[in-house]
Amino acid sequence: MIIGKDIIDQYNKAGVENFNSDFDFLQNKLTRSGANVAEIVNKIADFQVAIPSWALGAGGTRFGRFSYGGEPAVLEQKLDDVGLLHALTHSAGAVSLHIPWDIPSDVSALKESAKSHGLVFDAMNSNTFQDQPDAKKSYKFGSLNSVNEDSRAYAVEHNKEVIRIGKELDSKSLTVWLADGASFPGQLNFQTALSNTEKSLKEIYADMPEDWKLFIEYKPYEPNFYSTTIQDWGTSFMLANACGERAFTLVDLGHHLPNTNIEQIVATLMYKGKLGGFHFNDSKYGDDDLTVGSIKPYALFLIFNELVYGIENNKNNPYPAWMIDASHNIKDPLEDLLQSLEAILIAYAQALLVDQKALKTAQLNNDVVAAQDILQNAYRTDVRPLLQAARLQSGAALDPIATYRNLKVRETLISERGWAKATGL
Ligand SMILES: [Mn+2]
Repeated sequence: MIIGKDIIDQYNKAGVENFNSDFDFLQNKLTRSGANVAEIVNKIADFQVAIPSWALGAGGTRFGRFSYGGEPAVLEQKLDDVGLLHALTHSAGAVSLHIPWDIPSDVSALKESAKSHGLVFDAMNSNTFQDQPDAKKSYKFGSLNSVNEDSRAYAVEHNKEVIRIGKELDSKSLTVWLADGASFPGQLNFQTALSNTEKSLKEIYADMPEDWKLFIEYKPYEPNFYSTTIQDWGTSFMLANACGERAFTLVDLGHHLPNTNIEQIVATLMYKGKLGGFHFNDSKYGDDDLTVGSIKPYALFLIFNELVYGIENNKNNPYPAWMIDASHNIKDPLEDLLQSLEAILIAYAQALLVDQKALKTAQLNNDVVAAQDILQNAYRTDVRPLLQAARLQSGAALDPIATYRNLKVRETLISERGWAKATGL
């Protein structure tokens, strides 16, 4: 299924009058306070978030999985789904593949398909957290950290294969997330595990083309419940530094213990020029993989405030790679992703409204009340008309979810694909 621009224009007509009135009101208000509304709208329109191939079908928990009709069964269909999201929002212009789930059978056809949807291939993801049916070595007791040299070498070789496939697709980065760790005290020697991981990452880094970046993700626990070898941003930062200047830390919102000050981690990494990528999701207790902005929208705004500040002030930090990393157990995965994209852009737009100059003055004067007001004035602004303006000027839908439902996208996908189970879940 393809949603053409003319169909979207047709649906937009019904909402344009209300939009104009909402936008005029907000534009007047923001202009009065000194904001450059056109510039903000352009920034929102330019913001692109990668969709990972594994978020397009229903996920599951360790207790079970409930299939969703019309899920993409093959890689080509996954690209089509991201194409639908991009047509509706014009903010999902990239796809992130996971190997071996997404090994392309016909590279040039896949690139052609991506091009027709206006998509690029974002970071490639390796998978050494499970054994594939044809696996020659096991990752049961670790991969890049393994004390078993054969397993460690096998995991390094897998990452090299992911780079090879990524090169063919014109991807420019590799994300490594490791499940490596221990479930029980004494199971592994912390220092040996870390040293093996560093050695493996250096081998992978050396294999990357000159214009590629390596993103090292971290996570405190799960699937191992006693220790994870790359458990926090400090460990990732240390390993990135050991690899070289094209290695960076990747922050995944869900990979923190409750109440961690993630915005401060973002600020610290950007100050050091080492924030490479960002994975969006939301959570209440742990790595819950819930819809972005569904639980802690203010924390998301505070994080974006640091991202916007860092993009403006830390020229030593590359522009971060953005990706949604979530899993959908009960919602329509595409509707969930539309909600996530909206939440990301709302937080970004609110952060763009922060009066950085006034905030700096308040900080220099230790005016704590004014500092809080400046942040909360931005956060409490309903910025949704700005997002609509950005979508309208890009030819996307004024109301993506309503358009998705009016067009009966899910019903169409079910009639086209049936109840096939998505791969890689
Ligand atoms: Mn992640």
